[in-house]
Amino acid sequence: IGASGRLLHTVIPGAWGSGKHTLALRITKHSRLKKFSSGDLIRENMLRDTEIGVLTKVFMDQGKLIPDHVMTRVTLHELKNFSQESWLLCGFPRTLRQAEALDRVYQIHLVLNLNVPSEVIQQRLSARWIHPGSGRVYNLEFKPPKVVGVDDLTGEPFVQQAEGLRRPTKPVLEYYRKKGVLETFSGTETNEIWPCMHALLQTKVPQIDSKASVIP
Ligand code: G5P
Repeated sequence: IGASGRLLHTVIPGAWGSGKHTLALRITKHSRLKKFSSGDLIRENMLRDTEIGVLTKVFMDQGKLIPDHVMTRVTLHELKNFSQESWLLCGFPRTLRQAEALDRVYQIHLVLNLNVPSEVIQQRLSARWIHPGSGRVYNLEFKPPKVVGVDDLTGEPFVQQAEGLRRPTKPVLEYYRKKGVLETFSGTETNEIWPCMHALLQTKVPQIDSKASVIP
């Protein structure tokens, strides 16, 4: 329930590597929003070898975005079980078609847009490698694999994906700007963005601890 007593539907579209998952975790630590991640939904399906998992693996392996109709189906199906909760959707929508499909079912009250410069994202992710088959992520500095260059569980090689594919399209941001729900946070560090985001959320969502500091 939002600060005004109604359900609150929030999204973080977020470019690849912009810090959306890191911020989403902080948000849910401080507020009563149920978090969903479109990437996690796909990874869970891949791990369970579902029809969706098999279908999306092809796209993940090629470093491509999942087709709109598939991503929308998976996401809306998951949200259906939480119609009486306030939620935070991380990584969705990334295209105008996804935004429109979401809008047909739910009113979106708040869109948290992360404006992180491309060069910062590229630098941040240069040490990051992904096992395309499972979506497992390694970081050569913080979370290295046991054997350089291959996935711990399967021994398969990693890929590094192109950042350009991963930005939410401008039409998505424009769509939400016109609806008056877009809030943009600019910065080069998650710790720089978080205090502003936290301050805004305090006006929209009841906090778990109203004295919660802006320290993550
Ligand atoms: P996901 O799971 O949504 P991506 O690929 O969009 O994943 P990613 O790379 O996980 O996004 P993020 O969530 O934006 O990035 O950022 P993060 O994980 O919090 O931080 C990135 C890295 O930077 C981490 O190592 C973190 O520790 C570090 N970091 C964070 N903040 C800072 C900082 O301030 N300083 C520094 N130095 N480092 C920092 O999607 C996975 C895939 O599923 C498909 C796509 O194929 C996607 O690639 N998919 C969709 N396809 C179509 N439509 C959709 N809506 C889709 N959603 C998912």
